[in-house]
Amino acid sequence: MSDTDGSPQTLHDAVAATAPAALVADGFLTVVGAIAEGAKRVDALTRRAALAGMLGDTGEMNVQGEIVQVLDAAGTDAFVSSLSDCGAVAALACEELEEAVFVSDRSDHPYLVLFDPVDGSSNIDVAVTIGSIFAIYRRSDDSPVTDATLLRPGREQCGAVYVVYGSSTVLVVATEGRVDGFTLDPASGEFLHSHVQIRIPDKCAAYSVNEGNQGNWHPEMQNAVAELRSDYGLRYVGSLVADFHRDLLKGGIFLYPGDVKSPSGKLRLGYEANPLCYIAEQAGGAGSTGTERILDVQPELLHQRTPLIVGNADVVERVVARLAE
Ligand code: AHM
Ligand code: MG
Repeated sequence: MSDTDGSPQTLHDAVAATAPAALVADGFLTVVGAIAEGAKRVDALTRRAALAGMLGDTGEMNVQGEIVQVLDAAGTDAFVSSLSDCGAVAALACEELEEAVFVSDRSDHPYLVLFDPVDGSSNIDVAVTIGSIFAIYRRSDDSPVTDATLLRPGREQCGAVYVVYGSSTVLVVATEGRVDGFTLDPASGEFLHSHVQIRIPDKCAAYSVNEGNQGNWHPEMQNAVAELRSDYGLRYVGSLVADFHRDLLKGGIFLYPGDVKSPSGKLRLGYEANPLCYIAEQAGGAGSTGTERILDVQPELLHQRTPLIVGNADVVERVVARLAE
C-alpha cells in the first residue's frame, strides 16, 4: 500500500487503514508501535553484535533450562520496557521470564502480549538470521489479570507479529484475515509497507526439519518425513522465524515434532507456535500438533511446549494423515 505520492506507507498508517476498526479504536496500533520500537533496538544491537558486546551467553539459565544469550537478555529488556510503558498492555509473558509481568488492570489497558524476544538465539554468535515473535490477545473483561488470564487458546488472538532480522529486517503483522510485511528502512528508521496482503503460495517449495533428530522420531513421523524428502528440497536455518518467513513467502512446511526423548518437542505454544500458526492461517496456511489444530490447544502452563507442523495447508494435512496411519 502506498501514500498518494507513491511512497510506501508507514507501519502505523498501513495498520490503521487495514486492521479491524474495533482494534484500532482500542490501542492496537500502540501495541504494534511498541513492538516496532523494541525491534529497532534489537535490530541495532544485532547489526553491531560483536561490537556492542552482544555475543556469547550471560552464564544464566532460563525457565526452559536453556542458556541465556546476552542478546536474549537485552531483547527481553527492550520489549518488556517498550510494551510495559506503551499504555495499552495489561500483562506480558516472555520466554526468558519465569513469571508473567502484570502492568495494569485498568480497562484502558486492554491487551495481553506473550512473546519470544530473541528467537534462534544460538545463531547470534555466527551472524545467522534471528527473530522476535508476539501473540496479542484482548482481555475478555475488566477483571484483574492473573496467570490464568494469560492461558488462552491461540484461536482467541486478535493479532500476531514477528520480526525477522535477516539480510533485511522485516516486521510481519497479522489480524483477522490479513497479513502484511514492513521492511525497516535504515535511512528513515521506519518500518515501511513492503509486502502487501501476504498469502502462502499454493505450491510447497521446501520442507524444513532438524534431520539430526530422525533417530528419535516415532516410525509414523519417519515415514511422513521420508515422503516429504522425496517430494521437496530441504531448507533448515535453525531459527524458527527465519524458516517460517521463508515458508510464508515461498511456500513450505516446517516441522518440530515430539519424539521419544522430548514427547512435546522443543517449541513453546504461547509465544512460538500460537502466533506463527495464527499468521499462517490468516495467510491461507495451517498449523497442527500432529493430532490437533494448534490454535485449539487449551494451554495449561505459560511456558508449555508443543509439537509443531506449520505451512501449506494441504501438506500439513498430508503429514497429519500419515501420522494417523
Ligand atoms: P530459542 O527460542 O531458545 O532460540 O529456541 C527455539 C529455536 C527455534 O528458533 C528453532 O526452530 C529451534 O530452536 C531449532 O532447534 P534445533 O537446534 O534443535 O534444531
Ligand atoms: Mg524461540
